[in-house]
Amino acid sequence: MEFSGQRIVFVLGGPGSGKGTQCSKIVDEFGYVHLSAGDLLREEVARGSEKGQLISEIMKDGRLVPQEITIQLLRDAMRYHKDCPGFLIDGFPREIQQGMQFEKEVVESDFLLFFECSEEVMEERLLKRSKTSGRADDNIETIKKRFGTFVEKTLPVINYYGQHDKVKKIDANREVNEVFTDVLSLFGGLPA
Ligand code: UP5
Ligand code: MG
Repeated sequence: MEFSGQRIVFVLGGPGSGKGTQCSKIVDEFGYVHLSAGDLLREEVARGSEKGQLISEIMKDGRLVPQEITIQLLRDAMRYHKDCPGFLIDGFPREIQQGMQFEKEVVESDFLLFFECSEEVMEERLLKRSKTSGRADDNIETIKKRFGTFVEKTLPVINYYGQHDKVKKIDANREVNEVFTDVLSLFGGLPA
């Protein structure tokens, strides 16, 4: 297998739950490679291609980009990092079918890290970030749509992997370092 020996972690949680924040701290501590599906899509938008146009419209509406696009971006990015101990696949899979296809085509995941956070807390964080982020989806209208898509499409992913005993859940309502304390003990305790 192309990525054998490298740990594959799906990182999920609602919009603003802190996936990106915690992933960069894991990178600093454990040398994993962090691949945010959302960041990869935003890079594609920034390239200004025709595909980018389509992606941009979908993201502004808080919907999901066709999985062929996301899976290809992730696979291409992973190929640059043959030597890292593992990958944090942040914000993917957004629906069950995406996870099944990725695991069939690319590599099986080891577990899913779920940052559980209330909508109230997430909304507050995103509105604060909207003042500086420049992200086209950080406005209250799109934020509500992102929450809707998360509940409808992505929570079932977490339930699905939960049924296979692959979900590790962390309370993400707390401040960054408190959340990271739990992340540290989780990653520190993983088998070599
Ligand atoms: N912050 C973070 N942690 C905090 C804490 N503990 N206490 C206080 N503040 C905290 O954090 C968000 C903000 O909160 C930041 O300002 C941070 O400082 C602060 P961040 O770490 O960025 O949270 P994250 O969960 O990464 O939020 P993000 O907005 O990135 O989540 P989304 O899931 O909404 O965004 P993503 O980029 O993954 O996807 C965007 C869109 O792309 C989707 O809506 C969808 O349209 C599309 N998409 C797909 O179609 N398919 C995919 O596979 C992936 C994305
Ligand atoms: Mg993010």
